Amino acid sequence: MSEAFPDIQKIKYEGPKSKNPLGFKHYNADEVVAGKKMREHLRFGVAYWHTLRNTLADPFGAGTSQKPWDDGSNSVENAKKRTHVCFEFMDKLGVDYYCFHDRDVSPECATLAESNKAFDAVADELEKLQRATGKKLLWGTACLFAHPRYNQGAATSPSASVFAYAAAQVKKALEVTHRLGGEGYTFWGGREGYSTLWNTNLKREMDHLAAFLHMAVDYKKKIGFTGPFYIEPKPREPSTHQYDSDSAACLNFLRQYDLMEHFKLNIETNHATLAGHTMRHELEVALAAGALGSIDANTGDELIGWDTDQFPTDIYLTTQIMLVLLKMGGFTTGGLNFDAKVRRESFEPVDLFHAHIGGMDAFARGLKIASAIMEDGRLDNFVKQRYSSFDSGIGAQIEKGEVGFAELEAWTLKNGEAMIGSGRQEMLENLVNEFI
Ligand code: XUL
Ligand code: CO
Repeated sequence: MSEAFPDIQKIKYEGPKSKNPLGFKHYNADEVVAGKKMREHLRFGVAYWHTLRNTLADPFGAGTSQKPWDDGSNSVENAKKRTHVCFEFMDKLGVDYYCFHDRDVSPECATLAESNKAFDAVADELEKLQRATGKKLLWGTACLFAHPRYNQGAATSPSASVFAYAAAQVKKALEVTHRLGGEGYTFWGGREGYSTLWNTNLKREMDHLAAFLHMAVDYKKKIGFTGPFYIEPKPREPSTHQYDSDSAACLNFLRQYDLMEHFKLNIETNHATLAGHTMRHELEVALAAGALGSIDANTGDELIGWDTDQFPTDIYLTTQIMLVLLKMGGFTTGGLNFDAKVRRESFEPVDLFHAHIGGMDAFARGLKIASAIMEDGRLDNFVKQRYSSFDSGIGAQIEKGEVGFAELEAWTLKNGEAMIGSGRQEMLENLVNEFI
């Protein structure tokens, strides 16, 4: 097969002084930062649905994206051709992972049996390419939101036959993910929510979603898939309200339905901001519950209120993400999947490279800055010091559960007015800026 990007060579690290738009200024895959190679910290992934499939259509106009290798058909041949484009792209970019939905890599056909057959044929090709290149599947997932049958949800559809279809689809997607050595499997509940409560039995829908996920856990055990399941929170879009609205709601759902040990969270920046949170908030909430699994790396637009899925270029954002990841001790099965698309105006194939290079460089800088902040230690020491009244005396007794209200009343009557130091927010913001 001829190359899809014949004019583009492998992207190399050229250092911060380079003026070459097709060179890395900061991402140097094998450079060691904080005890590990950059590629091991960052574990970048290419999102098949955006990079290979997104036409860049929006609600006001047709797609603009130029994909000269794609004949636009729904054929298995075309689907197979795309797999080669994906692997050429990953190779030239130096990215080790990719992620897909079943229907991104292979077509939805007239029957489930035909769709499964097409999926197997494309998976054969993916397996060959993975073997030949050493590239890996970060996670797989099933698209349970695009086909019209899912217009009122999949696992939360009021129709039992839709629930059954979705289950069959996830069964197959799990089998293929397992076969391709996928390191995890993601559930994003695109339409698992409601458009109006006037027609919705919320309790029943949530019970159904939990039953569906329990079935997935049973099946995962049955086929011997050991990777984690991820839930990807998002508050709305396309539904008015999605049940997995943010980290806290997902964690509560998982605990309520006894699913906590089988799931981690896949946190996406644009979803966090749609939920009215910062990305860092969502990551910290997941981490505090021991449930931070993976990241969909992108960003939204401050002025547009929807999921614009832009490539992340903000060094403040990537620094904060990398601080949380370093605190966690790094990814195990997860990674930084670029769930991001180029702008509709950036329609040439080379724009896909510019976009990924920018995201990778932004995260490389975030990693170096976060590592320097941690090595410096002042920020960490300040936070430790801020809580030091709990390290000994009455604070240590509180943390150990040795005292109750009566003891604390007696202690306060004896010790008088409480003491608290300044939070020093501005000083700490200045400190962080020393490194950026
Ligand atoms: C949609 C979204 C999805 C998931 C996978 O907003 O983020 O692409 O990442 O289904
Ligand atoms: Co996503």
